[in-house]
This record gives sequence, structure tokens and C-alpha cells, in this order.
Amino acid sequence: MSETNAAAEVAAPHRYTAALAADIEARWQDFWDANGTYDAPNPGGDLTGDADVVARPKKFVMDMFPYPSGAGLHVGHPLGYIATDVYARYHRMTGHNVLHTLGFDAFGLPAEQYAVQTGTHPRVSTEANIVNMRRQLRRLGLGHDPRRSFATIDPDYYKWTQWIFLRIFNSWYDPEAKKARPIDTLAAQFASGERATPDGRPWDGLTEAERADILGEYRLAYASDAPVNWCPGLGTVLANEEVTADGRSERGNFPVFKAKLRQWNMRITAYADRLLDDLDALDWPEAIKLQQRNWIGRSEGARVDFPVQDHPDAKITVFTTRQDTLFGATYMVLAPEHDLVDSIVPAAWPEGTHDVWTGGHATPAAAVDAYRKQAAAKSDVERQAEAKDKTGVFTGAYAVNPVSGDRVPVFIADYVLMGYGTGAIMAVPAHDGRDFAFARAFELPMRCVVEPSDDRGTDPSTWDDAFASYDAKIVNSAGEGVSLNGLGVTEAKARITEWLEARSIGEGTVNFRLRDWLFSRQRYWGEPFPIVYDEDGVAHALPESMLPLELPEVEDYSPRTFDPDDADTSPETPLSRNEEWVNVVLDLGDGRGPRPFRRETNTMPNWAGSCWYELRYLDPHNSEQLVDPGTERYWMGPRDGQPHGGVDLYVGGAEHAVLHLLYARFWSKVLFDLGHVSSAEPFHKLYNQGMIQAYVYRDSRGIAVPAAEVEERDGAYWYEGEKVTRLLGKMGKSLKNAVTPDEICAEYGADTLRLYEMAMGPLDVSRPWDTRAVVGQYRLLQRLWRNVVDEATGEVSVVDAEPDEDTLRALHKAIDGVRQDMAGLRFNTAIAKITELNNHVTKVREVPRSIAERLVLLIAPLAPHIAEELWRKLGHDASVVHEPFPVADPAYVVDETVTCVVQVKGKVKARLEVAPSVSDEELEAQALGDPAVVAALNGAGIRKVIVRAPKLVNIVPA
Ligand code: ANZ
Repeated sequence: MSETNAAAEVAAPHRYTAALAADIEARWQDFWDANGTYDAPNPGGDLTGDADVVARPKKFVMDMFPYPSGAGLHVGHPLGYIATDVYARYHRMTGHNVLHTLGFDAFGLPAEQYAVQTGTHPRVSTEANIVNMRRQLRRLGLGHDPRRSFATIDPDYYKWTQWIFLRIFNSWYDPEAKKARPIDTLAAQFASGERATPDGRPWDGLTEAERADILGEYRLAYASDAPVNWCPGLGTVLANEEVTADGRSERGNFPVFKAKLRQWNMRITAYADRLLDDLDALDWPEAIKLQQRNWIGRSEGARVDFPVQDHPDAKITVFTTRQDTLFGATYMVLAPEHDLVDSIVPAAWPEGTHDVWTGGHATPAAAVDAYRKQAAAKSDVERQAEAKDKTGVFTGAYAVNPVSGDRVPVFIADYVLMGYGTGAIMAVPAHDGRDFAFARAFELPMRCVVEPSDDRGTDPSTWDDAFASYDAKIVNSAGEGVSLNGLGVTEAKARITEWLEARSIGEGTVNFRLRDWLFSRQRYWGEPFPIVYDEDGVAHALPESMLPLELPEVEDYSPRTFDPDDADTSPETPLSRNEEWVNVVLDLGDGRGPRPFRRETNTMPNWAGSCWYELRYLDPHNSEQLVDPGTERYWMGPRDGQPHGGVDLYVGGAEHAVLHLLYARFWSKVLFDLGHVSSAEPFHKLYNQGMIQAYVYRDSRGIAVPAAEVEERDGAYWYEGEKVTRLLGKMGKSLKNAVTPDEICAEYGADTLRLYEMAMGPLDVSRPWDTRAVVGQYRLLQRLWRNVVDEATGEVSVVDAEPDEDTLRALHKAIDGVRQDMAGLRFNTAIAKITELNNHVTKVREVPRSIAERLVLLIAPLAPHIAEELWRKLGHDASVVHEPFPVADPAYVVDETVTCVVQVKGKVKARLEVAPSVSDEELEAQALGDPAVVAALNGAGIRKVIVRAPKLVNIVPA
């Protein structure tokens, strides 16, 4: 402490200082805990409470919950948590029953990797991290209902994650009803003959395994052999992004093989249409909706069959969105992995095969083989990259264009992906950019079938690029029995689709980019699947009474590695090593008594726990049901303006635009279809907060240096005598620029930190952290304190007097503005208005109690601790948390006066404060009577008066 500060401390022992803030904050946090201040009552079942509170409108305000990282929080993390807290507090004060709490998304790879390195059980390290994070969050004064908090690793939470998995496993999507139904209803259809089995045999005559296979084709959770990137050297499956362009692991540089692995999937594709349609009624940022729409990727088009020459049984089915350009299809491309390739490849190159088509190989088979190897090494992203140099090779086979009758060569090329459409395309090089580039490279013919609107002419061999347009006429497209010439694109599509359908060689279809969700991981630290396999390999659900299926202990968390070049190996999951856990004798309650089973040894992916956590907040201790239906309807159910129901405000980072939100929406819809919840959407309103950025300082070698030790001198930055550069970047340990909330709380208190984070700028915009600027908000609180408390005595200094007109006006304008800002999540402008009011009050010598009280109430959502303390000092026994938020008196809100400028001979001589509604006559009279104007006229007569009420009067003397 400096000497002057110390002196001030003596003169003003009751000043608002960091020490006083720390004392106030700790006391009120204890008070809130002891009194359950933030407990939100449920309407029935568990956690019921005050019926009056239940009767209020509800507000469910939620954050994307954190992963309890070992590094703890830096000041960037709580931005969203503070914002939702302010919003929740504001709604408590405006008469809502507010549910606000926070749990932990606690399964995940970091704890598992830490376990591999140190041998510490992931539960031990994760729980320690949770304790630390809870401490950090509590210090911020967040008004959470602590009874509703949990972590996804709690067995009585993941019991229900497993339970939901089983509901999904035990249902199918009925396309007629357009919803999920129990799988038994499907089995009953097979049993009654209402639905035929694939090979027509009666259901009764099938073995259990055969029936299981059939039902597996329908279940919403199903096991299938999925292609994966298997890296024996690391003993693990890799994501595409972890594999290098030459087919090796990024980490360790080991070979990676495409292998098929039995994995669990979620049939999210069944919900593609509903996931798309229901977006419309959600109050989400348009950008996020767009990302979801693109991810789902609905394309309307057609499937068209092309016969293969010399193979009467074979046909190539393509998916196209431009069936109107069918006459322009001059070659075809199959994905290199397409099943048909091997059966159509001839023994030798056909007569007249172009040299550039063969890739220099002696036979089609050799060419195909070599090309496939090359393609397998690329990721889908690389394959789709808009590179101009398209690669591929001729298969030696020809197909027939079904409308033109032309013979078209069939290629394989990696720009066609196996996982999209049918894995085969008709290539229309004149009108598709990728096909154009490919046709140029392989000297393939092109045919113009959409009339160019520019002056390039209709001979594609003279063009520089494809002519791609939806807004032009079809030309050059007449064949036997059908002509599209002269039609627009839309009409041509309809006409040709009808023609194809009539001949059963094609049909209009809708294709989705969305894929089923790969749901298993070869990891330890995740939810075990509640699935066991019998001796025939048939998967069985565990009965509900066996849930939760807890994670077993294992000796080693690391994956087993193999000879890096041995492709014939397969992953060994950590769970599979606990033989006692894996091999069990169980009575599943199906009347067949105890039998031997093998447990599933994969675990669920990280996403699982966050797919339904909003529901657990509602009824966190329910051990009988997922959630009490009345409680769910109360907090989540549909209502006016929220047709699908859902959380009233969900705040988190835009990085979760797609996967988490899509998965959670999918689970909601399944639970809704099966009647477990009344809300078909989890999150009605979504808001993405910006990021808190920080300056990164680097030395001449480009290494980040500790930001806290950098000095600024003469506009440059210095670290240990060396000049360093400054750039804005992310905040974090690795960039040595992390600032923790603990540091800021120690220096100024949590209320200052909260105010600073909210004042930094609009909530949805990224902003740079500046520790030196924090003091500004500290001063605001000091002035607020001084407006209410005598710093010398500690006594309340307000007076019981009527405020003057000016002050009332300032107060009510602030109230009006702050209300609108709070409801609109514009906390930065709310703070600006409160600051203005506070400054006004500072100038009033004796602060009227009514003004002080309302000032305290206004700031309470933002700075709750100091507000509680001042409220108590002002003589109130109850916590400020549930006090009504001030209401503006409209009479004081309108701008009562405007300034009118009075000019004489074009020079300003006076300013008048007038009512905005003042009339021309009144204004003229007032202006002419003003002493300054009279003086300026100095007895001269008046030639003309120009009046523009209420702003201007211009007097022209005679
Ligand atoms: C002929 C055609 C002509 C096409 C034309 C486009 C323009 P979206 O809109 O994204 O659904 N395609 C189909 N399956 C493919 C696959 N597995 N890999 C790569 N490309 C594939 O794209 C649909 C279009 O992408 C389809 O329409 C097809 O090319 C191509 F002037 O068919 B089109």
C-alpha cells in the first residue's frame, strides 16, 4: 500500500477497498449458501417450495457447462457465466421463478491422458479439478441453485445416460408416423406378417440372431462395421484430421490403415428433416442455424440409373441435383471404393483407349489398384478441396447415357466421395466446375445443354470454365421421347424426373449430407455401454435394474500398441483388459435364467453426457424416472412463442454450433417421440458470447514471454531488456498470458471483476482483456459506496428528503434504459447508464434515500455483493436478490426539454430550453423576449423571423 493510500485509509476507514470487498463478498456468499437464496422451487415431486414462487412465470437460464480442466479458470472462461447470472438475477427481480445452476462435463480425454502419464485414476484427478473449479466459480458470486449441480461422471447421472441409450437402442423410426416408436412395435409387424421379412421367410422361422440382424437395420442405436483409420503403432483409431496426407499418423509418424471396426452408431439421419424444419421456430443466431442447415445439407435431386455396357446385370446409380443436364453427361465417375468397380473392370484396355486415361498402367485392374492406394491416403477434406488438378483413372468400362444413348466412359476419381449420395456421379463438364477441370485434364468431350447468358457461345471447347447457372434455358437436349429444349431449369428438372420415373430408370429424391453419428470410442474415461453379447454375438440391453453399469477398475489406461506395419491387428480397448468385468453370467430377466455374456468394451463418446443435462437440472435426484413429467412440463414445456419448448436462454461459445447442439436436439426428439418429455427441442433461445482475447508478447525467436512481466516504454514493449512484439490472441497457459479470476478478485473483488467483464463491450463480440482498465469499474463501486455510506463513520449518509426534479429524471431514464438493456443482454450499455446515474448522484450533496435505494437495486444483478451490503445498511432485512427491480415512471422518462438555438443575423445569441412540443408562435414570442436577444437587436426593428420549432429561431433585423 502506498503512503497516500495509507493516509486515506486513516481518514476514511470505511472506504470501499479490496479488503472490504473481500469481507463483504465472503459474508454474503456464506449467507446465500446458508439460506438457499438461489434455490428454485419445482411445482411438484422433489425440490418443491414456495407455491407463490412456483406460480410466477418461469425462466430457465443455462450455460454450456465446463470441462473441469486441471488448469482451472482464466478470466476468459466466466464471461458467459457472469452474463447468464446477471440475466438470471434480473429475472428474479422482475418476478420470475428462475432456474440457474451449473454442472460439469467431466468425461474426456485430458484426464485419461493424465492417467496414462501418471497412473492417477481419471476420477481422482477430475474430482480434484471440480473442487478447484467450484471454488473459483463460487468466488465470483454466481447465483446457482447448488442442489441441482452434478457432474456427468456421477454414476447416478450416467445411469440415466445409459438408460436413454437403451431407449434409443430399443426404438426405430417409423417413417409413416414420422417418429420414433418402441422396437417391439416393429417386431410385432414382422410377427403378424404386416411387414415382410427381407427374404420373405416367416418371423417365427428365423433364429434369434437372424431376427436381431433384421431389427438392427432399424434400431436408432445400432452396431455396424464402420471404416476407420487404424494405427497399430499407436494402438488407436485416429480421426481424419490426425492422419497426414501420406497416410501416416501425425503423432509418431506410424502407418495408418483403413480398417473396418464394429462400432455403435446413432441413426440421426432418420431425423434429418425434423432437425431442419424445427430450426425455424428457434430463437437462435441466424449464423448458427445456417451452419446446422449446411451440416444437415438437404439436397433435392434425382437418382438416375445408367446401364453398363457388356454387363446386362449392372447399372450405375448416380445422385444428381441437376437432372436437367442429363443430356450433357459425357462421362461418369465412381468413388474409388465403390463396390461396382471390381465387377466392371475388363481384362484389357478397350480399343482406342486414350493414353492419358490409363495412368501409364498396362491393364485397367493395375490402374485401378494403384489409384485406390493413392486415394486411400487422402482425407475426405483433401479430396474435396477445390484443387484444379483433378486426378483419376479410366476403369476400362463404358456406360450408356439413358437419354442421349451415348456411350460414356466410366472413371474412378477421388473427387467423388463414397459417403455421399450414391458414391457415383454423372459428369456434366460443361456445367460443373469440377467436371470441367477433370474433362480438360483427361481430354473428355463436353456438351453445352444450358444456354450461356454471356457471350461465350455454345462450344465448351472454347471456354475457360464451366457455365454453372440455375437461371437459363435448356438447349441441345432432345432425345427419343423427351425434349427439354427451351425449358427453364426447374421445369426441365420436373419434366425429366417424370420421364425417368415413368420408365423406372430414376426417381426424384432428397439427399442429406448428414451422416449417422459414430457413437463408440476405444477409451476408458467414458460411459460404459449397457449392452452385453450372448454366445451367438447377439446384443442384449441390460435391464434397468442393472443400471448404472459402473466403470470397472483397470490396471492400465493406455491403449495396446502393435507392430506398426501389422495391419491385421485391431484395437484393444482398456475395458477389454478387465476379463472379470467383461465375462459375466447374468440373468437378464427374459425368462431364460442366468447365461454367460460378454460386455461391450467400447465407451460412449464425449458428447453423450451433454446431450440431455438440461433435463437433469430439473429433477437432479430422481432415481425412479429420468425426470418427473410435471416438473419437465413446467420448466421446458411448449408455450406461446416457444412451440417446441426448451430452455429459455442457453449461452455458450459458437464453436458448438453444430455437433453438440445437433446431438442434443436429436436426443430430445427421440425422448419426445417416446413420451418421456414434452419438449421436442432442448434450447429455445441460444446466444453465443464473444471471446476474451489477450495480448501475446513474443521475443525475437517468436517464443511467447510472460505477459505479466512485459513493460511498456515509449510505445514499445520490453521483456528482460529485450524488445518484444505484441499481438492479440487467445488467452491461455501456453501463450503465457492467462489472467485468473482469483488474481483479479484478490486485487479488486468479484463485483469489480463482474462489472469489468460485462462492461468490456457487447456480449457477443470478442474483446481484449486489459488488466489496467479493471480499476475503472472499481472506482464506480467506490463512488457508489460513498454515495450511501460515510467513509469516516461507516454510517449510512442518505437523507429522507424528496429528490429534485433533475435527479428524478436521471433516475427514471436510467431505470427505463437499464430494464431494456438487461432484457436484451446489453449489459455494457446498462453499466454505462448506471454509471451516469451514479455520477449524477455524486454531485447531489445529500443523497435522498429513495434514489440511493433504487441505485442499489439497479446494480444488484451486476454487483450482487455490494448491493446486498448496501441494502442491509439501508435498513432492509431481506436479501436484495428477490426485491422487485425498480420501475420507471414514464412521466420522467420523456425528454422534457430540448435546446432551441436563437440566432440574430445568423449569429447564435441565446439558447432556450423548451418543450419538444412547443408551437412556432410560442417559440417566436419566447425568443423575442429573451434578454440576450433584446440586447443584440438593440432597438432595431425586425424584418423577418424564421421559426423551426423546437430547435431554431432565426431573426433578421430590419
Ligand atoms: C450432375 C451435375 C451437373 C451436378 C451440374 C452438379 C452440377 P449437393 O448440392 O452438394 O448435394 N455429387 C453427387 N454425389 C457426389 C459424390 N459422392 N461426391 C462428389 N460429388 C457428388 O451436390 C450434388 C452434386 O454433387 C450432384 O449433382 C453431383 O454432381 C455431385 F451442372 O450431378 B451433379
